[in-house]
Amino acid sequence: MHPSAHRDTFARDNLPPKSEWPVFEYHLPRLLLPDPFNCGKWLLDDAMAAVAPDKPAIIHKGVVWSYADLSSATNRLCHVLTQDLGVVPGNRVLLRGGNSPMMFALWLAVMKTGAIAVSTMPMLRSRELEQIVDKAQIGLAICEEGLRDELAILENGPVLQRTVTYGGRGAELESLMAAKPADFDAVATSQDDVCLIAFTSGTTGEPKATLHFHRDVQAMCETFARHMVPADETAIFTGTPPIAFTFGLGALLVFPLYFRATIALPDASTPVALAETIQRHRATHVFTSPTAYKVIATRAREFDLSSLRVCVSAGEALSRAISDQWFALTGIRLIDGIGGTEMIHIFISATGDAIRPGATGKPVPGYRAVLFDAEGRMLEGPAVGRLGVRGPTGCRYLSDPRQRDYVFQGWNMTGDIYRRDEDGYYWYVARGDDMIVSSGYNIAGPEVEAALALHPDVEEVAVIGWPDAERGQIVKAVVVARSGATPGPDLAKLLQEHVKKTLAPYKYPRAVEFTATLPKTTTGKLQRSALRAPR
Ligand code: 3UK
Repeated sequence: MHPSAHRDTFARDNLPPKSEWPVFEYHLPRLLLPDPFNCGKWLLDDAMAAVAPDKPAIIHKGVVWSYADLSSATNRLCHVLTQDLGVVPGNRVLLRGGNSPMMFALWLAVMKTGAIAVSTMPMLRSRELEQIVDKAQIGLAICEEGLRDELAILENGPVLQRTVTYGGRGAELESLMAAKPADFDAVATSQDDVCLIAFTSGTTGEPKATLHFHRDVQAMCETFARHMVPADETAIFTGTPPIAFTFGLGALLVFPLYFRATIALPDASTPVALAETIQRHRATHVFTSPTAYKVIATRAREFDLSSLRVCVSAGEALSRAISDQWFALTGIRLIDGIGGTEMIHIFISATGDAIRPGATGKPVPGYRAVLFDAEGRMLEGPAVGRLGVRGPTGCRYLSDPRQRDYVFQGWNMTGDIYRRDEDGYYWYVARGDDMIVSSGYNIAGPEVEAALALHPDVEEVAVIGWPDAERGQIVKAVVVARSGATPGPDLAKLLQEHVKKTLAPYKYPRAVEFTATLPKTTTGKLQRSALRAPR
């Protein structure tokens, strides 16, 4: 590792021991960086030098920030952080707020000052925020005024020393910024200095904190963005994921700056607000979840989507049905990509003519993927197994014994089961925990879900294994019926018959239950674990 510029060495001191790291590979020439390297300077100052200062950088709620506006706001914030709030390189700064120009400037300012950004999901409650503050030892929080309440209670605790708000009547942060100079020389951090801590959207147990370096932010640009996302400075990026989810950080902040493009942010994180933004700002590049594409597709006639050029889906498996439906409507093939918080962004994907609808794709340039069987033997050729990946980014948990579970023989084990075909394409099967074993058969919950989702009476569905004395487990479907359909034994029977006709009959759900809503994680993923029988 290169020498650090951090004066507060907490993050570096709590990296896992080197012996527990996955293998890192930097084969692509662009991944070899000179030190010092500061990703905030690389993204923002380099973009400023390349574009016209009045070029729109971020559009949000009718307000346009030019690149010059974004740069001067960021630099003023750097002075506020270092002078007024005493931030030194290596300090953690909690950021709490929705995607907005101010939130993006704050993230960039934390980068430029050599501090460490801990972005958090707006919907988190004090209990979850407390875990984050304790785990990452965070002394300073910067918070959108309307979201202050859930943080307030922590301010009397031993760790969090100060909270500053923005975007409200108090305009606390804005008034601190007003008198500050509009330029700031970025701190000369090392490429190996931690610049962000991303908490996993884990469905169970204590959240895991993943550490990422300045070079990792550059790596997601030079791998996935460069090779899979055709874009240039005329692009207008939009999407729903918050920057606390690294999918959103890349999609809506880091990649647009990398391409010197423009960001148009929806007013809210919903599919309809997204569709409105696409129409209003003639967005060209959109990043969201499979579910959001599905929702927009069913209401596509209401919106003008003709400006779209590139659409990326990630976070959950994209079914062939949604991919085909989107293609029929827009003429655009969705770019699917599997990413993870531990890997910072997407590592298997496909673009353009290389897309095979239904498959996730192949390893993104810079990454390699392998499959292991249950005994830990590496599989060759076409096979189904546990996915392992390595490349320029990888898992480093902040002091966490689970580091040893995530890394196997130097490979990052994402927890997913994948099938590799004869051409080397990777097809998603299930998360390891979502495999159902019934009478000795292995059944992938998501495959049964995809089949049920094709039925016109099904709005949403989760498929889980349910304990059964005779079969070990049975396949159980928890269904949200489409409005107009009548949930009950008759519909259950219909759905069972439908699956038997669509898939091998042994996969049909022996139990069908109806519900009004399904549990979701903070990143919008179906939370199957919450539906399973308590053990
Ligand atoms: C699942 C997918 C099938 C898979 C993420 C893009 O989702 C992201 O990170 P998380 O840590 O979750 C990782 C897990 O989510 N998954 C994600 N994408 C896909 N499954 N097809 C996909 N396309 O189980 C994976 O292990 O929340 C996604 C970029 C950055 C991210 N952090």
